[in-house]
Amino acid sequence: MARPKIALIGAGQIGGTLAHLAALKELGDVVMFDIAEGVPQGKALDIAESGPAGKFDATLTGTQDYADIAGADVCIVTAGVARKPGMSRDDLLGINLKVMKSVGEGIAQHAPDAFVICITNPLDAMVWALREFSGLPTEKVCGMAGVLDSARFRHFLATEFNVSMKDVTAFVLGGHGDTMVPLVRYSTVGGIPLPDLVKMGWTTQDKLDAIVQRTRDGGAEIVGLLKTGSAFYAPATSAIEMAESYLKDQKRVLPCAAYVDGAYGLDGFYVGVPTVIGAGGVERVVEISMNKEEQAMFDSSVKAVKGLVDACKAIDGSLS
Ligand code: A3D
Repeated sequence: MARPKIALIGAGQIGGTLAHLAALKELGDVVMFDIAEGVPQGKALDIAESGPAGKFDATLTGTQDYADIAGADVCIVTAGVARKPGMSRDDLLGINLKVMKSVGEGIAQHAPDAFVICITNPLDAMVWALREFSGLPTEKVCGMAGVLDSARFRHFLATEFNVSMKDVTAFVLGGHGDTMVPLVRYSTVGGIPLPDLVKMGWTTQDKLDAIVQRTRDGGAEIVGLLKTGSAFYAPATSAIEMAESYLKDQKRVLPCAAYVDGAYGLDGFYVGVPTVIGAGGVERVVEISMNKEEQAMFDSSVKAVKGLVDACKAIDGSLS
């Protein structure tokens, strides 16, 4: 049986890391597309040459021609520009919207059966626009943000509790931005919800609040340190987890920016929610119950995303 084909649209910091991880995990053959001539070719060759020492079999190629992504099973989109210090994710909207148009059209023409994972920021608006421009089924287009935001939350919690990250589960909902909603009630250490751990005296409410805020600011913390770009190792690893769940029909329960129609009182809208990802793409949106405070935070996050979608519509009249 032929290996799956993974197309990476954008061969920058995240694109290069995605290619390396996909190869190391032998998820399939990798095609890297980027408008920067030589960059995808150079990265593909460099990673391919690591194959003997890295002990993997995968073909890696780079291209400036969308025809080379033909028949891709998965497309992961990072094309566009990333944040620099002082910029918000929303500052990227105008530039990256144009990029989503060309990417969406390229995927529609050459890889219409692919499962598409968007990473380009501002995430929730860009995944919506990419779906509109590509015309692909909504369950086959989603955005990576929740896995990353939850991973950051889990990392900070595991460090605070001095336990394995494997035993910490966490939920982060809503848009990928300052309004994201880390759901403390649904986050656990060894199955024990965080509020119970505060009652048990394992941590304090103040420390927990600080962790929640650090999670919200997780992207900006890395931008502030790197100064020349944004995070790429953790974002790439998160998207690979989603791609693997699709390719291997693992049916993992993962938070992602999914098209929500009916659940959460939304009618046809992309926002971060828990989902099941399997061979059918986003096979299910899991609707959890929220208390008043959580619902208010979720609503304000949805409102922020709606504002960005409206801004996209104002810029490009073809989006309705
Ligand atoms: P970067 O290293 O700049 O790579 C972007 C690549 O896109 C560059 O190689 C460009 O040449 C290429 N590119 C630009 N325009 C096009 C085009 N029209 N077609 C094809 N390729 C093009 O950025 P990065 O890899 O660090 O980040 C990529 C995106 O991911 C940015 O928008 C970031 O803001 C975003 N990001 C999202 C998250 C989430 O959690 C959602 C996290 C981190 C970064």
